[in-house]
Amino acid sequence: MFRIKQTALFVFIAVIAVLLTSAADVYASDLVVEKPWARASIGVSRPTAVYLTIRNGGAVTDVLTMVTTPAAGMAEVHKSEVKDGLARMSPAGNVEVSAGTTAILEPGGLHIMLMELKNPLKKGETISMTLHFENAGPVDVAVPVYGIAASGPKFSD
Ligand SMILES: [Cu+2]
Repeated sequence: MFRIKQTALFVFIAVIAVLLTSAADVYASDLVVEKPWARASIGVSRPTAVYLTIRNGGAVTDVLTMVTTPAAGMAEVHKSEVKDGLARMSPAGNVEVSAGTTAILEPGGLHIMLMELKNPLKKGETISMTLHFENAGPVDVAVPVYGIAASGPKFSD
């Protein structure tokens, strides 16, 4: 009898411990950064872009607040849109990724603009980049560089 009660108590404590851990943190493991790629650059005088998707499998909204990379003096999330028949882009500010949703950065839409390139980005290289999230903190991503005419990982040239 005593043994059964002890087991029940142990299970109860274990359940409480699991509830406490899942309520506390581990946001980083809830975010998955997928399919990152950069477009090769034309020298260093013109900017280029990085594309990727951010999947939030957690229960809490997270926000991409900043992007840093040793490859560029400045990295900023931009939004492309066509206005009056002209393609233009502007800083998109923070990117909110609600629980259970995926933010897609792709050609023609959101992208991470790399400005003030330190070196030309060449096809076949990999650059490192850090995405800074409000909850998950800094997330390091290795970004492969595809050709100048690439449209994504599936169609890399
Ligand atoms: Cu841009």
